[in-house]
Amino acid sequence: MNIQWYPGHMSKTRKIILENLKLVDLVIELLDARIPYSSKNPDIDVLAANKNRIIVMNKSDLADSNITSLWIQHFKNYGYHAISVNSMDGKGISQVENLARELLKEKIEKDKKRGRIFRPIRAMVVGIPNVGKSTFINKLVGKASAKTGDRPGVTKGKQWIKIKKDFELLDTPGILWPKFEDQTVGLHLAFIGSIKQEILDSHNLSLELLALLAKKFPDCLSERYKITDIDSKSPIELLTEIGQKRGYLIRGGEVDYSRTSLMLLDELRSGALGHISLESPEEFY
Ligand SMILES: Nc1nc2c(ncn2[C@@H]2O[C@H](COP(=O)(O)OP(=O)(O)OP(=O)(O)O)[C@@H](O)[C@H]2O)c(=O)[nH]1
Ligand SMILES: [Mg+2]
Repeated sequence: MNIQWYPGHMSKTRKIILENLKLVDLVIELLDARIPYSSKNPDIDVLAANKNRIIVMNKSDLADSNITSLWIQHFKNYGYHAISVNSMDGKGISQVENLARELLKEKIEKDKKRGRIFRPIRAMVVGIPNVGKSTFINKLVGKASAKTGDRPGVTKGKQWIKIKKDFELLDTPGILWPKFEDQTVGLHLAFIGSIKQEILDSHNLSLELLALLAKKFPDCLSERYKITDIDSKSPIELLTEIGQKRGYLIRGGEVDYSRTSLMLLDELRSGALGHISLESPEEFY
């Protein structure tokens, strides 16, 4: 499958990010803890090269915590600050705020000494579509200030949100980059729901997912769908069996493949299949 998604609103957002970078002290880059490699936008490394940055591994509740720890160590080895977060229950959120204040301490002190008028800390939150930027911000503020949703492309424009008297965050729409050189990246982004569903062929996508799960996470499949002999079955055989087990049938008793495919993708995305980290650092670096 060749997946690419870089609509006009993303290049517009890229410009907005570039323009607003000069206004912020810090960039908070959200990655999806299940796919830290594929969810890391190479454009951000270029745009935010000279800024303080915190990497937030969001949706850590859906990932394998041992693998998330390896990623955090990996980013630390490269000199980044990385924190694992669950924006649903708030785990790790206060650590991000504390670290931001710590990183900017010198600057805040300097401003005070120079007798500058009070200016709040400003941070920009960036990341791929659907990674949880708006949810993360809402958790920091303690109320629903930014619109969220379980599909990519919910936030349409930039929005400043005051989280404390002395701390403001800029929410931005999710962006990808013009070309995925490696098709695994496109696939992984599609699996977790960061590519618009309408441009995807969910049947083929679910077959790709089954091939991957059968190879790397057969236990998740056998536990969830009670399938045996997974390694001897092809992706389409697995999909058929899952559809039959669920009773997702159309007239004539044939499997409803489109419903089964969407259910499988949904179950991966919601965590029903288990804590699945699709990427480990040693595979990529
Ligand atoms: N399980 C889990 N779900 C999360 C977490 N953070 C966000 N979500 C869910 O992920 C979906 C996307 O969240 P948003 O905050 O709208 O994502 P966004 O990055 O702002 O998306 P765009 O504005 O479309 O780029 C929503 O269904 C959230 O409930 C998390 O830490 N864990
Ligand atoms: Mg948003």
